[in-house]
Amino acid sequence: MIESADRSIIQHRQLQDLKHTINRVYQNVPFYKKRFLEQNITPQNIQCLEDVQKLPFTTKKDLRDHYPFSLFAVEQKELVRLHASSGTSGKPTVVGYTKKDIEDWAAIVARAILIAGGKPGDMLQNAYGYGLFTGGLGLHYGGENLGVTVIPISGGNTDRQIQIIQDFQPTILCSTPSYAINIGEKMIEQGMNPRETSLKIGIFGAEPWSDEMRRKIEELFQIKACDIYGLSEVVGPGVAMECYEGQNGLHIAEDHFLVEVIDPETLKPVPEGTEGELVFTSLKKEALPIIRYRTGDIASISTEKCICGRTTTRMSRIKGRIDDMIIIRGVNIFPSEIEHHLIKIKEIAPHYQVHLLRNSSLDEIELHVEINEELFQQTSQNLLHPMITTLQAEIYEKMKSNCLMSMNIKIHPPKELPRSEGKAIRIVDHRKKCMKGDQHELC
Ligand code: DLL
Repeated sequence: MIESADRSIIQHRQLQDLKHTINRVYQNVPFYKKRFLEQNITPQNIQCLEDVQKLPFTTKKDLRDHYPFSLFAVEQKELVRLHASSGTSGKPTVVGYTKKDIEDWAAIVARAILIAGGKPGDMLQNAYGYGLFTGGLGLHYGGENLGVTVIPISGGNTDRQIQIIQDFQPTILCSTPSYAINIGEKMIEQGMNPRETSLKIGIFGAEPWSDEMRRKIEELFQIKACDIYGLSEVVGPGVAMECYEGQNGLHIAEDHFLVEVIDPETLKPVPEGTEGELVFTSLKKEALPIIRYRTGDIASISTEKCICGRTTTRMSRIKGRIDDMIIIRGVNIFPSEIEHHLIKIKEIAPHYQVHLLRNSSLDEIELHVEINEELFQQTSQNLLHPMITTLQAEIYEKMKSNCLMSMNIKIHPPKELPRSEGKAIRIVDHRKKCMKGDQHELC
């Protein structure tokens, strides 16, 4: 089994596949040939894995500039599927798969479900969105490949999700972590106990989440929650998966992807254990091989053997995307770091949004949080205001001492912040419009 093989064996195979991939893109994708030649590189220059560092990076902009199909290495008639990422600005990025790519991806995701503790015979409720987003079909084909019974419910329609959990009795729930919380809360609202369902495992990802959020979800449903990572440009979900046994870093599918971590400023590699931007090179993909793709995601890697016995490189949880890093008066922070400290406060529900505002020429942060429903119900009206003032002060201090930032804390009544059915929106940037949000805060 490659996942527990000696690292020299893993690397030997990676080198063979890397050479093959570089040859293919050189011959079949004019963009890569031109880029390589600009740097005086031909496939013969790739003799060891470190030689990958001689190659130029590929970015989202490159994919957009070659919209829709110009980076593909096969003819359209060989494609059996297309996916695309939603373009928040400009054109989306389009990705394609040959029949073999789809088979490989299904095998990668099947293995990911196994890594998370799933097994043939399980029933998997797949609440990732189906469509151009890779989450739905990625988990779907992976589940079928493993031999689990897949419920292709897709994202949204929370009442239906709950009904299906009750009636079909699935053992695995797949969704974004924020949507899992949403489902759990709705169950409580409807008088059910999410801890008493048939669910045993959660495979959650597609957005940054903290260990504290994991604990909340595990407690909410009484399940084991594992982190799944991936991005459409590299393949979709399954690029890395956290194991059931260790829950300490995500095992990278190294037989398919070569990982590097670079300093996003200098673009130089950083040492193992140091945070930086993840860069992936695909090793087996046919339709859209991708060379040194800069993901924009911040994490570190470790090659230490895991307690589960796997020897594959593990990546830490994603701290956030470089684009989502908040920089205020010289201090940098990711929403996941705010989440890490915030979620520990028991009076607060696991929902938050960071609003960025501009007052004169100064940037300000408003942290919008929601009070815990139970506490809200139990507290009499005349005690509510003093309690909220104390809570505000507590959160302010926590953020100031741990995140080194002064934030305006806005506390909302329960269920007021937007709930997600897919990727949660954690940052709302008003700085361009310089407009305050019109939500109703308690304070
Ligand atoms: O989100 C693929 C996916 C589907 C992954 C289902 C996991 C589960 P994209 O829509 O292309 O693909 O978005 C990729 O989402 O670059 C990260 O910024 C973020 N992301 C994905 N997984 C995680 C995770 C899918 N586990 C982008 N933790 C990536 C943090 C994640 N961020």
